[in-house]
Amino acid sequence: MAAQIHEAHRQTEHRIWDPDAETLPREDIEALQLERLRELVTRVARVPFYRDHFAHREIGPHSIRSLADVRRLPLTTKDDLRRQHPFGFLAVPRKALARIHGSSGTTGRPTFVAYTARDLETWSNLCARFLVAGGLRPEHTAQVAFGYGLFTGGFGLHYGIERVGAAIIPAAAGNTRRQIEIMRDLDPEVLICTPSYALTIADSARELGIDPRSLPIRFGHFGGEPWTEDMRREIEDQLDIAAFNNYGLSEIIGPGVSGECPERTGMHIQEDHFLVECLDPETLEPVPEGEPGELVITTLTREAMPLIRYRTRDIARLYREPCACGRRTTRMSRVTGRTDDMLIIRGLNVFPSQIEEALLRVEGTTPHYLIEVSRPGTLDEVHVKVEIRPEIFSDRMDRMQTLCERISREINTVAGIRAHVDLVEPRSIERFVGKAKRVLDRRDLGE
Ligand code: DLL
Repeated sequence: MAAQIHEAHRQTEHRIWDPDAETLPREDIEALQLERLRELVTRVARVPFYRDHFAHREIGPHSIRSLADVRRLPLTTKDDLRRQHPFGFLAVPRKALARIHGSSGTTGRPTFVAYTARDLETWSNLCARFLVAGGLRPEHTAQVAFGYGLFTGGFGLHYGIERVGAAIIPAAAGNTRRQIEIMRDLDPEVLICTPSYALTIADSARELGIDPRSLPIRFGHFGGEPWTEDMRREIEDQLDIAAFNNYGLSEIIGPGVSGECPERTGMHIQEDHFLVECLDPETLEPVPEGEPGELVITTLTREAMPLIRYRTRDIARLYREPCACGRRTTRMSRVTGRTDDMLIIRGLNVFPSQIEEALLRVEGTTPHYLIEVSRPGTLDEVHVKVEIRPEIFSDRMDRMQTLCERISREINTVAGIRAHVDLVEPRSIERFVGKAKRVLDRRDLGE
């Protein structure tokens, strides 16, 4: 069913917001990137962090003869940003700022991100590009259920929708029952939020005795957190919509770094504004095309806070072959994990997304789960709590036991670890209005 909805959507909704920029031939994209990279090297020399680095190594625009020369430039990390808190990375006078956002701050002290009026203009256009790629039209109404505030999700998408000319319902995250009432009153065709919140909305509708498939939403743009292909199917089935993925991070701009077209074979990176490398996180050498690596992003046009080779910690793959939609930009796969949410279980690297993938392969499970890691003695133990569908939940111990074993086997196949699986009652795991928290690491690793 979900596949049919998507196919119908794909056939009717193929449009490009900025064809000149989005369908540039490969050579032209790269020529533009090179020109912008050279100009950037001149611009960031105003930032002490880069100026000092360049001075030591005699780096200047002359050092950049090809795009590969980006590797002569320094990497920038979140810690570098923290050390220069709040505005050591500004490349324009403070009075030139038009807006300040903040990173979500889930891992340590939050950092601020600054925008000039032109940065905001660029940002709206970049969001408009992926929104239109996924089917947004001026005649639509979109409900934005992202947080509005320092988080970039709400305002970023808001102005992107406005740029396209569609109507916006700035519902913001939370108050889920109200979200459903608003949908029923105002008939928005489009939902914008995190993928986990889309499922929370579906759940809440069922609790109210409303079939989530009867809600007016026809398609949604989801991002801000990792999700799997199986989770996409869940969202599409539960809400009877087509679901599109979009990616971004506040340090770089917010949402708008990349997003899916109707082909859904990866997210198109907006390469006229971002130069993306995919590196082995250990050796920092580029990985072969199509292999997973850490995305490292250079902002080619940001004015207020341009960053060179920012280590995103996000693991994904890059593909450069042309897409059937006509865009020639590099595409990125889903983010399969972060180098810093990677769990090391008895020496094995495990990403929460692998556990999700395993769970959703077993019929009767839901995408609501919690991974608990502990170390009672010297060895790590993993418990995965997973909600099962009400119709599957049963008093028959033997049935439940068989299901646990199947899930455990599946986790072993996908992630290579042995996990204890606890089936829990429907709705006993916390629901999220923003980014979901799926891991509870109780180990004291002494780091
Ligand atoms: O989450 C920006 C955003 C808002 C993107 C709304 C898309 C939609 P931060 O709070 O700085 O910014 O978090 C950025 O979230 O490094 C990824 O780890 C993760 N992330 C964002 N989008 C995706 C996605 C926003 N589509 C961090 N898939 C990033 C997987 C994602 N992870």
